[in-house]
Amino acid sequence: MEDMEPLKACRICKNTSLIKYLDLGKTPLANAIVKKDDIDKEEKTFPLEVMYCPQCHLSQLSVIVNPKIMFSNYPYRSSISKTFIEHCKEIAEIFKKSFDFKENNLVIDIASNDGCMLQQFKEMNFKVLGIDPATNLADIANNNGIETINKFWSIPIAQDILNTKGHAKIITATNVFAHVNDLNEFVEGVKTVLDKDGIFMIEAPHALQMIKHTEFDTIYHEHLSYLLINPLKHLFTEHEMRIFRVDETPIHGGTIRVFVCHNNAEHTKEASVDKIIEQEKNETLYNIEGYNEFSKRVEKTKKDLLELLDEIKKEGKKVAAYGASAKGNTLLNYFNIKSDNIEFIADDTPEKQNHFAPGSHIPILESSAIERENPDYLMLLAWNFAKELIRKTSDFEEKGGKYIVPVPEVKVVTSKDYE
Ligand code: JHZ
Repeated sequence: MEDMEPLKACRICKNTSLIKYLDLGKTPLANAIVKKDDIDKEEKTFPLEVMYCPQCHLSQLSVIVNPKIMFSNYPYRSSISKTFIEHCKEIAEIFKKSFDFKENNLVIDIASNDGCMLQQFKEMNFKVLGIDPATNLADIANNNGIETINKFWSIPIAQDILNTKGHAKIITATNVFAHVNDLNEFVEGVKTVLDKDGIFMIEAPHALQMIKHTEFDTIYHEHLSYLLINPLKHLFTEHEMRIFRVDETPIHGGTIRVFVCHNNAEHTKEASVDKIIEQEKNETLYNIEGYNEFSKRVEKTKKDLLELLDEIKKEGKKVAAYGASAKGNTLLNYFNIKSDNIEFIADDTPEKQNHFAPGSHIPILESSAIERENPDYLMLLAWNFAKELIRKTSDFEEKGGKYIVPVPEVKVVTSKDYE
């Protein structure tokens, strides 16, 4: 693939009549952190437009950026957030307690990042294996004793694992399914190596929450699809697999945890599957109207935030941000916010520190900069971890600092709002 190719038809149902409902302009890739030496070089930008499929209701980007460009070296580290580590522990506990899995059963985590999820399974004595295309992350995981194959998930990889380690009882894929162009290959790979009564579990941001709470910043080039249960049901049916349970969890602004098995596996279908499909229907997500309303709300967020930043600037006050998240870069670039409005972004990820945010070129600094630079406001670009970030910056608040959250609507908040 060249750097980018256009989407020709719906990724799931192959419908070619897709309807565009949001255009966030041409932006650089959300995790393409800029090094100091490259600051004067022109950044590559790609169109960021979302299309709706009226047939299966999948939202998807109009272009596919070459995954090798986005994922071969990846600055996002899952285990930076304590909230996410706790979340992974909860998942491992579900598998241990709700299903009849034994110690030593093989667990595969696809897009295993720095091994954050598998660490939890390992502590419960499961056999674990990670797969991740990012060399920097696979190295971290391997060095920490989590065996990780440094490749993209594919049918040949699944076949290799089957030959060398046998079937997997559990396959997890958190925050990767929305990133995959060829979902048929991905699912066939899973089917190849999943035990006959094994469970494949996906977690991905739920498009229902994204639309309902105006989480437009979930949209960036890595996220090719914005998932609902209805299109997923369609996809798995094609592969003789079925969804038997769906949980909703608040992580990342509202995520669906989807449990999938082979058609003839013993897992009984739970009421949650049809309940969530019903909710999706009731939120008018099976009709373009709901999406057009969402796009209008995005414009309101833009207007409100730019007005607020303007007012703060007129008062001579300083704003910094916390969380150089991918979503934050969508917001900064679409709203055209630069360092004259936000002086720096604090982030605890070593891979991001002392570099610059893509597009906006706002400096990314370690979080001790908050105390040193003493801003009046901190905009939480990782608003999905607001509670954790506010807890970490209690000194800033004690000195009179205030927080801005941009989603679901622009608001100035304090720790009291998150008690
Ligand atoms: P965060 C990620 O997107 C990556 P991002 C990925 N593309 C995906 O699919 C979604 O999640 C769902 C920093 N931070 O998690 C770390 C601190 O510094 O909202 C991150 O840079 N200290 C796979 O990037 C950023 O904030 C902290 O204490 O939009 C958070 O990024 C915490 C809690 C976070 O996701």
